[in-house]
Amino acid sequence: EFELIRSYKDIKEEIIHLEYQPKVDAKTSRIVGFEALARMSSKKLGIVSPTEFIDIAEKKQLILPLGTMILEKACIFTRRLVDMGYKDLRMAVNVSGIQLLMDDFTDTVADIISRTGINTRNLELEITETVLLENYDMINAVLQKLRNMGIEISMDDFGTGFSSLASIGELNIDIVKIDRHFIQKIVHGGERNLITTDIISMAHKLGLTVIAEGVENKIQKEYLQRNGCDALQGYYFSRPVSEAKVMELLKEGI
Ligand code: G
Ligand code: G
Ligand code: NA
Ligand code: MN
Repeated sequence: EFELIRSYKDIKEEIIHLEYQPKVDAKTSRIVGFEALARMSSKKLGIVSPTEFIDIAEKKQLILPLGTMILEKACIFTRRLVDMGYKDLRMAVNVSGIQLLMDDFTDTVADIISRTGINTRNLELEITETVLLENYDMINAVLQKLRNMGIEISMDDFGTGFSSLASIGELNIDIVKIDRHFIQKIVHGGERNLITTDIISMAHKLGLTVIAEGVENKIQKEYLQRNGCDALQGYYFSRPVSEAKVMELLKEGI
């Protein structure tokens, strides 16, 4: 599998592209932004899942050029959408801990933003809890630098890692993304929904925005709406889609 991505040349040969999954306002179901998701299609292996190739890229230090390329592609596309009139649209890009720990990460981000001509408020960065397991203080400091630039930070897959509800207050983040495993447990009325309700109310007390990921049906959607979740993402609204399809979705207004 380590033969998958041999060099930066493979990355440059455009075997990696981005798809975009809408995030909608929980109250209105209108699109407020997208999450950029990397996709790899290899001639030899067909479609390779991002979990697999991101992991390999991290081990081979290719995540730096790859991460920069992904961020740049997402910002270029965002600029196109802003130019079409979607000025407040927010593009969320996943970043790896290895990227965050590079001395020049904030400069790289600032450079891409200025070259693509988007506003910092058009960009959101998604990090995972595992990123914070090591180098907690350093990463938390980088997150604050990014926030000072006007970029919002979201904690992805919340609830699966080490962060407790009590400790998110110390983190320099703006948004909590409730992991889809909790959303899957939302079934008619049951008590099993309680964790999600607790996450939402605690996050709100801390002044954080809450988004649910992996929303797949109407029961989940309505439950999350009733319980004050701010934004929703999942197959119920749309799968991750191509740039062309993004434009269609925006025109339809979902
Ligand atoms: O899109 P999918 O569910 O297959 O993504 C699987 C995992 O890969 C998710 O955890 C997602 O966050 C991660 N991922 C997708 N695109 C990127 C990316 O551009 N950078 C990083 N670091 N992770 C990504
Ligand atoms: O780890 P991360 O949260 O970044 O993973 C995002 C992944 O979740 C993407 O690969 C995307 O394809 C997947 N995904 C998005 N919406 C849904 C959904 O409604 N259900 C499930 N099972 N997966 C989803
Ligand atoms: Na993510
Ligand atoms: Mn997630």
